[in-house]
Amino acid sequence: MVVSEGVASGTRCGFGAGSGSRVLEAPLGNAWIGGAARLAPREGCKPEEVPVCRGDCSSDAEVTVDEVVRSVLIALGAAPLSVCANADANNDEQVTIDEIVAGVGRLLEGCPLGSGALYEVHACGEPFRVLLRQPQAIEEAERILAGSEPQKIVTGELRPGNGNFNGPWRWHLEPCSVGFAEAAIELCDGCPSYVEEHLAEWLEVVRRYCPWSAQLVRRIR
Ligand SMILES: [Ca+2]
Ligand SMILES: [Ca+2]
Repeated sequence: MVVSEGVASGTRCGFGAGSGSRVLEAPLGNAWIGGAARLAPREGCKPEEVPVCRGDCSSDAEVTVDEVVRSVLIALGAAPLSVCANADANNDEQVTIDEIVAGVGRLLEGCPLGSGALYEVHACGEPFRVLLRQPQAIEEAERILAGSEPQKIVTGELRPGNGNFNGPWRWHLEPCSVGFAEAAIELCDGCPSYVEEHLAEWLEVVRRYCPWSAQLVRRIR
């Protein structure tokens, strides 16, 4: 179903015809109209913080061998703490053996995410990560990756900081708000690097991200 009323003239919109199409929000001048079409956090999805993953230098919820090596170099005094601040669990500005071991554990077992599933998305050829907590959204993501549904616009509410899963970007999408749409207003379309460069405006004015070129690439966890 497509809901399109209230779209101001001069604002381009893409519209899909398949079932499940949604227009997220309609702008009127500079204001937003939420209303029935808005994909608000659904009942039963509790926002929960993703904890810092020890040894995950890039804050993308994945510890790589390269990152473990960085932790070792810090412990040996061969690299500054800044190359992997997340390796220092007790904030004493040193990386000790037990902290390296914790990072190796995350390398083997993965980072704690709470409920949900982590996916890699590309927009304008630039990767970012979304954490999906809504079971319906996860099912839709799996159908897209399996090829039984076409790629769609990934959309969600912008939040400051990497959320401990979308580093190195300084923003993330609120996991309970993330979903898929076949159409969205142009205002929330853009490249990840454009959001990063104009972060204050995106967080305070636009508040939602809906890259039209989004391609769901893989499930990370
Ligand atoms: Ca990482
Ligand atoms: Ca430490």
